[in-house]
Amino acid sequence: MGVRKPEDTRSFALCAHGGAGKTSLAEAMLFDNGNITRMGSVQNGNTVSDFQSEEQKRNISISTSLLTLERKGKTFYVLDAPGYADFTGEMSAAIRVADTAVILVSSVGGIEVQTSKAWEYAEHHSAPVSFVVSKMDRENADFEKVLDDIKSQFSQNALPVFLPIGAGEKFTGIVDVLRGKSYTYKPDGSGKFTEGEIPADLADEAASAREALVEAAVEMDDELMEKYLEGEEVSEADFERTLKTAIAAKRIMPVFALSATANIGVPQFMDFVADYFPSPVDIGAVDAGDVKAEPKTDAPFSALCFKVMADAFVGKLSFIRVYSGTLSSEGSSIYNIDKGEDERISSFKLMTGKDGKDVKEVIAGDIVAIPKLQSARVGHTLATKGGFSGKFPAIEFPKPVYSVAVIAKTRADEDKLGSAISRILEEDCSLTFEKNAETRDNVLSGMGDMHINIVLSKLKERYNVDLDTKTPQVPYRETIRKMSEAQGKHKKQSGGHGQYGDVYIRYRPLERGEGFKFIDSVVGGAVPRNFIPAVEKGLREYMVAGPLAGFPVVDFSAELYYGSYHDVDSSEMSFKLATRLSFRKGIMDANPVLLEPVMDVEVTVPDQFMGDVMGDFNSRRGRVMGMEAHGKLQVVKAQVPLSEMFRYATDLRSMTSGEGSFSMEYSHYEEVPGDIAKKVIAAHKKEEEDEE
Ligand SMILES: Nc1nc2c(ncn2[C@@H]2O[C@H](COP(=O)(O)OP(=O)(O)OP(=O)(O)O)[C@@H](O)[C@H]2O)c(=O)[nH]1
Ligand SMILES: [Mg+2]
Repeated sequence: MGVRKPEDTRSFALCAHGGAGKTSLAEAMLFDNGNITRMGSVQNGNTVSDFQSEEQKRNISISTSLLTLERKGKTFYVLDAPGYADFTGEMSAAIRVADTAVILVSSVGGIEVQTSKAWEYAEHHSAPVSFVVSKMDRENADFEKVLDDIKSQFSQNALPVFLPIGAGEKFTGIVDVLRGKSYTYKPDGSGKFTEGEIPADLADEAASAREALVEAAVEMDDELMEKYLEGEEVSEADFERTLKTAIAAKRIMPVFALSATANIGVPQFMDFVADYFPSPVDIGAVDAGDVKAEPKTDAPFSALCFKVMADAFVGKLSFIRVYSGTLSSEGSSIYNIDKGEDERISSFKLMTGKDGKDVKEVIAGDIVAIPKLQSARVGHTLATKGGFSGKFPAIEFPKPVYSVAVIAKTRADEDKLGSAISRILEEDCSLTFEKNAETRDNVLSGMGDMHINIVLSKLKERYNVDLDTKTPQVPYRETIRKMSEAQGKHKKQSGGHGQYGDVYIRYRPLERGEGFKFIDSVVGGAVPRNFIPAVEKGLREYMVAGPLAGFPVVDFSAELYYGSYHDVDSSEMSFKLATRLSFRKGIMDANPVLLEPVMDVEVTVPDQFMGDVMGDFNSRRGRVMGMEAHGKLQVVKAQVPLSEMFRYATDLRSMTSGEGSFSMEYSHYEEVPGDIAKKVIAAHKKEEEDEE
């Protein structure tokens, strides 16, 4: 590769709503650049990007793929992110580590929910943006409309650099506004084109598009701007230089028109990337706590791990974005700042789909994979020992919103489950797996049923672990609503040593969230000191399964205020048994109720679905807490019992044709309404009986 410089690197994330054509564009780039000799298709499951069997089965991307290619002396790192809503964490991480976000918008579908998400993430990460209006060969393709929508919904800085020649079946090529040329393609998908003059009917449009670019670009240089305003001609060199700065500064967001599968406009897109997309040097230093990572080869080495892949064929790969310095793989080790561990490394791999090509050295700006690194997890900062001391901010992933309880089909499945899941968890940061201490369910939580189904089939295919699923048990609790007093007396005199314990306990409700308090107010030794701890211990044991329906009892105090004992027959055990009698009676006398977890839910939907979403909350016993408009979207905040939310991810999607999204978080426990409580209690009584 010769001596490489960070200036020669172009990294960009392809991001969009599901199915906008990211993977197809990536494939066309590889083909047109000569990296592959046949162009695969998503339908046939033979693209370079979608190499996982789960992707090929479903014809969608489910995790970000990295493709590396050389173009015009520049190294491209293309991150092909999935667009389906369940995987937005992958999209966010890809935008975080790439220098530019390339947002695809289908010329037919226009701006969709995940398009807006991509835009939000790019804003959040301050990433320069460009837009690709894709699928120009499709019937009803409308470049102008999509461009207008991009301008009005995202930014007026979106300016076309390509104009389509024709649309739909008649889409034959593009006008490159910058070069003032047209590129007409053979209709056979070969990507072969001829350069020519701008067609007469597009000349005016092309001229004004160019003027708009010049006008925005010169703003980056005061002196040039002055000259321009005085009517002086801007030189080609000045224009190109300021254009580059304007793109890095988001003053210009170039808009392209192309078709990936018809293979029209892709080579010119790549040339534009090589010439004008920002390099790591244009992006500048990156914050890592108090330290800055400078995009220079002689700075201390620093990198961020943004993806871990545990593929059966390739083994384990940790994907890193290098932010500063140089590191050679020869006799070298890498220091994991988050873990404080130093690990030897054997090679770096330039990745293209599942294939890696060894490189000996990486420099600032590179995006590569390291094989067999044990300690690195997504979000970890990697450096060399005694070198770079900063720590990059964590990579944010959305919180899981969809849960199922999993049950191993056989003993063998159960034995393998733990290690298989932990490997999948390393790869997938939007997934959690927890044993609920109260309900004893093994709960697998992710972003939706698609996500969970993919995890289940990965478990089966890769690790041969078969699981059944069911709706998770709600971790109900019990509490009391009034004060009660209950004596518990345990007395047995059946020959030999007798048993005697006698306690009087007062039960009082506490505030929600206060838990349990034990109060000892025994006077005059009615219960001897040495037996009092046994009473408290007994209470703590029995409260795990309450008398109402077997759920933990919370938010109450128990005051031991009186009792009696027997010199010979009293023991810790007899006092514990006496306590149990008092507890069961006392709680049942104190007007016990069932509590259920209530979630804070935040739903984002387009205006027209508001009515449906609110009505649906009613039927889920939800309480709407507020509403806010965000452009054409409405954000509804509500509190809804967890028991009503298990299928919400799928229900919301079908209610809003995929345009709604939501997040939720545990808020607090609340009383279950009487009629529903009755059903829950009856169901649990039945379950207990069945178990006996
Ligand atoms: N007509 C036409 N179809 C296209 C074009 N690009 C993609 N498609 C089709 O659109 C569908 C989705 O394309 P993908 O490339 O998988 O889209 P994606 O954005 O990668 O999708 P996800 O990764 O699942 O979000 C496939 O059936 C493609 O064949 C295009 O330029 N023209
Ligand atoms: Mg894809």
